[in-house]
Amino acid sequence: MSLAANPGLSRAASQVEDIRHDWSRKEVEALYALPFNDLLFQAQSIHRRYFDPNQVQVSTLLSIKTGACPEDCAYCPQSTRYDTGLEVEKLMEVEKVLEQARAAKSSGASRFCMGAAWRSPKQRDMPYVIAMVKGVRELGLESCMTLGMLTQQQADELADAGLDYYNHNLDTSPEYYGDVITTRTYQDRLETLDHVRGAGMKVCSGGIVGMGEQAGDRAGLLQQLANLPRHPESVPINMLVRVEGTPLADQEDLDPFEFIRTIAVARIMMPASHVRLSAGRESMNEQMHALAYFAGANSIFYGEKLLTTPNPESNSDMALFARLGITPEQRQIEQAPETPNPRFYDAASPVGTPATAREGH
Ligand code: SAM
Ligand code: DTB
Ligand code: SF4
Repeated sequence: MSLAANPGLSRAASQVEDIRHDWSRKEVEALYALPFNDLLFQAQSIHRRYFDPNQVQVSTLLSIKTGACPEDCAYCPQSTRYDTGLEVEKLMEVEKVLEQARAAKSSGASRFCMGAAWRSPKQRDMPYVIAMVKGVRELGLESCMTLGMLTQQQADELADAGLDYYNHNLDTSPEYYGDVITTRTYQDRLETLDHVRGAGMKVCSGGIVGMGEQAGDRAGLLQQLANLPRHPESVPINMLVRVEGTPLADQEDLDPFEFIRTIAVARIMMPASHVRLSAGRESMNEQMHALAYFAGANSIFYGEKLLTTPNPESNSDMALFARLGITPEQRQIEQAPETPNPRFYDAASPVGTPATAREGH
């Protein structure tokens, strides 16, 4: 319910109502079925209650171990099962990773994400990834890793080293999942997310659209994410990057408005989470980016490469930010998960006016 519709409702009460973990598939599908303008208005209104609508968080991504992955994810250029011509690289040296982290910091990133093409980390790899986490934190950057499945013990070790976020995606709905990946189950993924939470780290989890799934599968993915015991703090929405040699190389284009709807529905269902406009930006024009930010996306991967595929040039992202009056989010305020951002905005107020200022705090 919006504050405008019920001015007597306190902000705190309305925010508690917004954060739900009991979404039915029908409810999610009903959001998707709204007229486009109604959906975007609802998403933008809720966005302003939790975030500065003119700030976007910027993360940099580095592949610390590339290719030769034993898993069979049908979208992935790094699976050893598909001939994608990718050059395999073993785990990078810690100092080389930190060099890249320094460069990311000086180019304005607030978070440094490291990805490895593993099913799960081997025990012998742990000392190296732990040294990377410690080094990145010493630079004053937030750290994020995506290394595949984790045991509780591995999650605890990473948390003890100071890892802020762990990325592990559900990828799609439980129903479509088996058409895309056969080497690990949906339940395996949920267990890893549980271990990450159990270790006290922040969760980054989202999925991919444009893999030939039905509309109901996109709703199913968001339903799974929002019905987790706690919402992921970060929700990457990836548009499939079609890579020659993978089984999904010839997948048809997804209607761009379906992609924008997915961002908007994610924003409404997980109001206090950062929704990341993730893979696939290279094929999106400026208008599409602007629409995604309007629908509630407030995080991007920044830099010319994702893990193995191209991403827009940093300059073009910054030029678009300037044209849209967007600034990069400078620092993450330490706050309990699902606590609304104290700099709090709503649709009824002038753009860019913090509620705290309006209320005289
Ligand atoms: N190997 C680890 C794992 O799968 O958990 C971590 C790295 S993996 C590349 C991280 C995520 O990137 C995947 O879960 C998937 O959502 C996304 N991804 C990989 N290839 C992609 C592609 N071609 N298009 C869009 N997203 C992709
Ligand atoms: C996520 O959801 N998207 C990022 C990140 N998590 C690690 C990865 C996208 C990878 C796109 C394909 C590639 O560059 O290899
Ligand atoms: Fe391996 Fe991750 Fe790619 Fe799947 S998505 S093949 S687990 S690197």
